[in-house]
Amino acid sequence: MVAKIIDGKEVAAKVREDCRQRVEALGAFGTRPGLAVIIVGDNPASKVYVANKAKACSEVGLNSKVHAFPAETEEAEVLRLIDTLNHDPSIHGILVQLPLPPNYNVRRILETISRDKDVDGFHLYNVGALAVGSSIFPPCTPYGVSKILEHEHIEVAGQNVVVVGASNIVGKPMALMLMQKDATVCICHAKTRDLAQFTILADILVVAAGRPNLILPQMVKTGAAVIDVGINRLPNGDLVGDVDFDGVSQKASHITPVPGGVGPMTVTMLIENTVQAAERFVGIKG
Ligand code: BQF
Repeated sequence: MVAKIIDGKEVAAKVREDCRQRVEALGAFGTRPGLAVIIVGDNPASKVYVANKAKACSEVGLNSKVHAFPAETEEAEVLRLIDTLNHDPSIHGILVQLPLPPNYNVRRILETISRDKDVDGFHLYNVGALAVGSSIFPPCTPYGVSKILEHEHIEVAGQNVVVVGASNIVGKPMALMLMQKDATVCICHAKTRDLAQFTILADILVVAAGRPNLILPQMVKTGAAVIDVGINRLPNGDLVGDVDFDGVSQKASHITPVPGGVGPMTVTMLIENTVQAAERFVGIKG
């Protein structure tokens, strides 16, 4: 079997076009969605991600403002800015780029963001809402994976889904979201013994482990849909996922490439969440 390679940029373009129309409709209310992005320090990957987000905002017609702080900045200063942004009616979404400097209390920062502006969906209130199945701002990466499955008409209900990686940002919320759609979900992680005995059962395999070539063809069921969330920079500079792409694409029904698979969807769902926040602000949608 030769897999269909899912073009994440194409799916992202469709979602962005929908967002663009909703931004236009918001114009009638005198509102333009606004996103504030806070970045502390000079992690090169984080800078690229923040630039990607700002570019996507301007393409879809959102206002974005990047607040960049040096690594030495006191946490209290960032908390004060979040408080100001919480009260700013031109800002509908607030995002703090992770990782933060090691001395920061990440939970305290995330809990300070107004739950109505928490477009990353990391506030405990939004984590809880997702867990009970009434998600308000779904976390962007799992939300993007869900959109990809929907766009490709990949059935979720009743399917075996194996999620490799149990992070708070990807693996755990991904599992909750797919459980909500009636999949049978299994989460594997770094301490899982004999990973292959689980992955081989997957009709849908979502991999977010951060290890190149973790998933080899013999670990994948013929005809499975394989979603690669990993982003790894090899010593030679190449960007690769967690899946042996060439091998697994001979066995899967669908596969996402890296780059150009899940990544563009992550950024796009941030835009979607910000548009949603602005719609709630003017009172057009629950
Ligand atoms: C692509 C992220 C790990 C840790 C923190 C497009 C992005 C990446 C790849 C991007 C990511 C990953 C983001 C591609 C945002 C996704 O073409 O393949 C876009 O900008 N991302 C982030 O903000 O924080 C991270 C990964």
